[in-house]
Amino acid sequence: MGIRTVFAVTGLALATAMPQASAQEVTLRAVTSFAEGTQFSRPFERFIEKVNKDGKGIIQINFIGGPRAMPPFEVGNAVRSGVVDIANVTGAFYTNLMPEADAMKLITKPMSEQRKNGTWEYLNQLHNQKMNAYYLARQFHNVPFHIYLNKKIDKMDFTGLKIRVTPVYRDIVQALGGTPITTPPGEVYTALERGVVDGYGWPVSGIFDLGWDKATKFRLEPSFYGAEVNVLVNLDKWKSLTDAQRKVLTDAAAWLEAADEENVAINKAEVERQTKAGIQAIDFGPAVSEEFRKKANDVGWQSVIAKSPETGKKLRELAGN
Ligand code: 173
Repeated sequence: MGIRTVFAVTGLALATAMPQASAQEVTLRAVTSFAEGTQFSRPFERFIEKVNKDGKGIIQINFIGGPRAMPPFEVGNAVRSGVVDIANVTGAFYTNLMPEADAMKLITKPMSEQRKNGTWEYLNQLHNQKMNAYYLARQFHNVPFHIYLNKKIDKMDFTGLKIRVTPVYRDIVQALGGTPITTPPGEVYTALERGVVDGYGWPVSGIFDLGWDKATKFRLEPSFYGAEVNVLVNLDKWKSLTDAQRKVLTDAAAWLEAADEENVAINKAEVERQTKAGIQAIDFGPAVSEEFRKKANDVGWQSVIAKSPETGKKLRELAGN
C-alpha cells in the first residue's frame, strides 16, 4: 500500500467514525421579505436566534437576509422551489402562487383559535398544494392596517388619489375611487417623495423604520383587516426533517405566536409616536368608520371568492365574517 492510499483510507475511517449527532445536524437557509431589523422582520430574526440556541447539534438556521438579498414578491417562489428552506413572508407577496393568501388578512381570529377550529389545517393544506410549503407560524395578530395620506380628504372618497398598494389594500382603494399602484415596501419612500403616490397602505406600526414619517401627513381612520406575516418551510425540506428537528421549529413557532400578546401595547405607542411626529388622524366618526370597515370586508371577500370560488367560501366560513 502506497503512502497516499494509507492517508486516504485513514481519512475515510475518521469520517465514518464522526459522532452521529453532528452528522445529523441540518442547516436551513432563511430569508425575510421585510427589511432586516424592521417591525415585520425582527420577531423572525429572534425566532432564528432561538432555533440556533435551542437547536444546537439538531437544527440551525443560516439567515441570508432581507429584500437586498431577494425581492419580496419572489420569496414565495423561492420557498416553493427550495432555493430557500424557510422564510418570513406575508400572504400579499405570494398571491401569484396561492390566490387564497389574500384571504389571510380577513381571517383575524387569534392563532390559538385558528389552530383549534380547522383554519390552520385548511390553510396548511392550501400551502402544501399550491406552493409546496408547510405553514409553520403566523404572526401579528391584532395589528390592523391603515391608509396613510398626504392630501386631506373631506369625505370617504379616494377619487383622484394615487395610493400605493399590495393585494391587501387594492380592492378597498378601488372601491373608494382611488388609483392603486403596487410597490414593494422598499419603494414607498421614493414614491411619496417624488409625488408618484398621494398615500399608501401599511399596518398601524412600522412607518418609522424606513423614515416614512417624514413623508406622511395623515393617517386615515379607521383601521381595518389584520396584518399577517407567515413563517413558511419548503415542504420537501420539512418532510425530510426528523421529529427532533421539527420539534425545535414547532416549539419556536409557538413562542413566536405567543409574542403577539405585546401587539396592542406596541400599536398604542406607535400611534402616540405618529401624533408627536405631526401625523394627524382623519376621522369621519363612528358611522362612516363602520361603513368603511364593512365595505373593506365585503370587497375583500368578493375579490377572494371571485378568484377562488370554492376555497374562498370555505375560508370565509372559517373566518366567520
Ligand atoms: O403593505 C405591505 O407591503 C403589506 O402588504 C404588508 C403586509 C403585512 C405586514 C406589513 C405590510
